Amino acid sequence: MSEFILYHTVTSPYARIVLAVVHEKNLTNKVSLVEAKTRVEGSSYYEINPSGRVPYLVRESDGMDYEDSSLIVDILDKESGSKQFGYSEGEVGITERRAEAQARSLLDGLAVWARERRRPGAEQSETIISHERARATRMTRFFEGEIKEPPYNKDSLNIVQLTLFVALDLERRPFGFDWRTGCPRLSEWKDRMAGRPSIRVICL
Ligand SMILES: N[C@@H](CCC(=O)N[C@@H](CS)C(=O)NCC(=O)O)C(=O)O
Repeated sequence: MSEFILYHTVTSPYARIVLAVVHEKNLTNKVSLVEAKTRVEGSSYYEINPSGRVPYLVRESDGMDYEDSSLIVDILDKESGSKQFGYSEGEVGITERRAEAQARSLLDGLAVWARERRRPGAEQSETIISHERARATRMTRFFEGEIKEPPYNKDSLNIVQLTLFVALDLERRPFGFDWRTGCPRLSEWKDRMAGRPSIRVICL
């Protein structure tokens, strides 16, 4: 029997971070994957998780539940007994946390942009969209300059890499996030990351 249920959608970038961690840590026997119906009026998922968001992890033994990708990654990391996705000690750890916050900042902005584009045409705000497009352009240029730094290039997969990858991979969604022009190093990095086994799984 599995020990956890992971409610997710295959399109949520936040859920994809957790799905990659489940595979990377060989936790597929311990974690049952259940697809949730989000953003649907009256979804039965709202009775399971009142926020209606994914990812959402429930421990089967006592029903304890966890929302938010960072927290869930932490729980799974502890569960498997090796802290692969934790931060290093001291200054190196601060550098890693800084990079994760920056990648998450890009991702959060893209999520707003994508969500806006899913609204009926007349309800979409061009002001919000152009604000988020400009933020994304500034940030991808920023990552183009940073991508040779250690947190992005460790051999052991880490949370910085996963967060930045799922953000950049939103290029495959149809809301217009075309970031590759002017970012050759970032393009090469993203394509290289896409070949890692735990990332290939979330790109199917
Ligand atoms: N900070 C959260 C963000 C989770 C989130 O926003 N998930 C979106 C999917 S990308 C969601 O579930 N949206 C459903 C809704 O807004 O009702 C995390 O890191 O897990």
